[in-house]
Amino acid sequence: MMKENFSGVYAALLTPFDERGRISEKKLRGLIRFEIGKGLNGLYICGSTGEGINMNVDERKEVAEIVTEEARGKVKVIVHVGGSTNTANAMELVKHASKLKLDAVASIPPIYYPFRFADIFNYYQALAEASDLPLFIYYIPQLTGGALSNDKLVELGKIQNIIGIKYTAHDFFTLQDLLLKMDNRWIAFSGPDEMFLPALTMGVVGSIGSTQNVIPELFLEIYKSFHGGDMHRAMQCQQLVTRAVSLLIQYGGIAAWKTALSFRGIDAGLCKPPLRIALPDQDKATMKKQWLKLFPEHVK
Ligand code: MN9
Repeated sequence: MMKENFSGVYAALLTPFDERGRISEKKLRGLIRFEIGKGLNGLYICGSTGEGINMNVDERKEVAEIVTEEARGKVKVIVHVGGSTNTANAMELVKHASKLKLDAVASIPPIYYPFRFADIFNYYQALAEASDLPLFIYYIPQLTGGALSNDKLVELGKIQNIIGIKYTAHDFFTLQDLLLKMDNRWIAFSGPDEMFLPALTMGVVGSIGSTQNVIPELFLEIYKSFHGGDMHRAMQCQQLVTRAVSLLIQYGGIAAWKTALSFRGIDAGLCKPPLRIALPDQDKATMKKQWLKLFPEHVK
């Protein structure tokens, strides 16, 4: 499997919905074009940010089909298939991604029930057997109820199709320890946007996250400056990203990221209930003032 081809900056693509909670195809296409136009290396669809866990299987397929039309062959596309309640649903989504000839699939471990490691192993094994696509583990212990230890992750490394991990945690010793234990057989993406630069120093090949939807330029600049040896520039850009994340989490929820995109002239639609569908108008107005101070140049 060609691990090297996956490096770079990916947006965990937002999914625009309308007032009735339906996917807004037009807004989704507009968003994808914006992201590709900014030079991102890839899209990670139906993840946490993309509300994959908040959609049914048919809706998730619809997103994958629209993304295929707009993005396949232009940028890498990784489809997250987890959180879809059972193994059969997740396998169906893997097969669908394979039929669409997308680049890879990813999944959180099974959630809600207290699973034994053997159950988790069988789950990933089933996903691996459902297609020839490379498979990533989406590691986000704060949302999936506890972390798999590095020893367990190394066990999962026995599954052939698994080529890496999207590491959404802040413990860099654990991240590097895992990569070393995997002896370069896995690649890792950094999940926390606010820690992309330090994650690069610990060996990640790129980043996947929500703020990449909004200010892709800064993430690309961090990546380029780091690899070009301009650490000062990389640190400056990371500080701006951190300021953005800090503002976004102050308003909270995926709706805040959609609101920030609206400041750039991109309509990323609403969120889907039970998530809060939008920020109150008052919050939008105050957030806009703060955003414009931070990013006078990233308005359009
Ligand atoms: O993994 C995202 N994490 C979640 C990616 O959605 C939980 C990140 O992009 C965060 O949204 C971001 C802000 O904390 O780092």
